[in-house]
Amino acid sequence: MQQTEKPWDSLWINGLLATQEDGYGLIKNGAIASKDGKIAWLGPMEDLRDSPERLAKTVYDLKGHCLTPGLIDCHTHLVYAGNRYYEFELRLQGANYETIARAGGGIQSTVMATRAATEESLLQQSLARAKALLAEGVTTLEIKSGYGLDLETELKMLRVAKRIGEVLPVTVYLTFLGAHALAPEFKNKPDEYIAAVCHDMLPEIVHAGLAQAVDVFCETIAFDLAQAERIFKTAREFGLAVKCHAEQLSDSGSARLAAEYQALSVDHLEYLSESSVEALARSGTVAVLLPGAFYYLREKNIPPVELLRQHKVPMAVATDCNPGTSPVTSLLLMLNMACTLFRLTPEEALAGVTRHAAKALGLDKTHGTLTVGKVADFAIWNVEHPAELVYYVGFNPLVNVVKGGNVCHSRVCGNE
Ligand code: DI6
Ligand code: FE
Repeated sequence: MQQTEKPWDSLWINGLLATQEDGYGLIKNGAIASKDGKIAWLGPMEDLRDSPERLAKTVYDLKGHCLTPGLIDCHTHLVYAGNRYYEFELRLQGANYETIARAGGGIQSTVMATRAATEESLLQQSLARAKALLAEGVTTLEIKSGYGLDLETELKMLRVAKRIGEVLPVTVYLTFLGAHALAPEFKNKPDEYIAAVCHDMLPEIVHAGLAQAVDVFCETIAFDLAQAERIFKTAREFGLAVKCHAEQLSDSGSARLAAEYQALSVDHLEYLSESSVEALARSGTVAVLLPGAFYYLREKNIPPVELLRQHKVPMAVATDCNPGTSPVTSLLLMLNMACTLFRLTPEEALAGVTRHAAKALGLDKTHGTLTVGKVADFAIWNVEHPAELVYYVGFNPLVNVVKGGNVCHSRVCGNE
């Protein structure tokens, strides 16, 4: 007897689906199907038109667990060598981030370590951090360069970032952040460095296919508005998306400028003004909030969350994983901090690591919600409600991850 072809590859049944399409988008006692790595169907169990075994080659019982889109960490600097524990100690003794940066510590010391590291060592050090993020349900990860500040090392960092996406079940989004800090070779010549970033580095990086976006650190201790604008112009000429580290330590107007260049996101924003919030609303730019850096620097100003809310600017939440101001590899902790420190609601925080994080990477057509046709990237949690993901500190309820329709690691944390 001829076996009729089953319509779906895999089907997950008996779960609480948090589609994230509109708020949590809960579907109680739901099921979700994948075909060729994409979401083929989802809905309440009673709407399944046949028995699960007849509909899919493989059927997984969620046993009431909660299934969300795979989490997206849309702002990290996780490829770097060495670490900066000594700087943490200095800061506790009273030194601030600017003083350390001006004294040649800070970013510059990570630049030296990253230049000196072999590509293999850089990969191993960075993989450990990526694995920590994945263990909490991350399936898409943005990684910035910016600790090379010369072509060779920037390329090395971006190759390592790309490699992470090849050896782990994660989609890696590559961002070139050559304008992170002034390269030591260009001391007192920031304009010449920016020219090198635009004319020598960026074309090579584009040629190597190693960047989807370009970012710039616009700040009194980094680059000014005119320099940022040269970077944005060049990025647009090369057809790359624009991002900006904006208003982290002061209000420079960089978020407004980035909005004029249709930036995908502006990130940090502790000193964002109301007129800049309006500009973001007009350009559809995502505001990425980074509570890890805020906490670590013991910053006092919180981003203008109420204004962002009023103007309907989408808010994302990310780790900013970096060795200086946010040595953080827990996106779940950032969910909690976004609520306790910045007063987001749990629903907003969760949108910030799913739907809005996808938009911050220009991936909102394919990622970030449970929607038919989008990539079948899921995280499965032993929680009764998605707000529980935001509520815990230091407890990981992840049961399993599905990447492109494939189950990645069963009972990764023993939470089944
Ligand atoms: N803002 C940050 O918080 C990180 N980079 C940036 O532009 C800090 C990077 C570092 O201190 O290593
Ligand atoms: Fe950053």
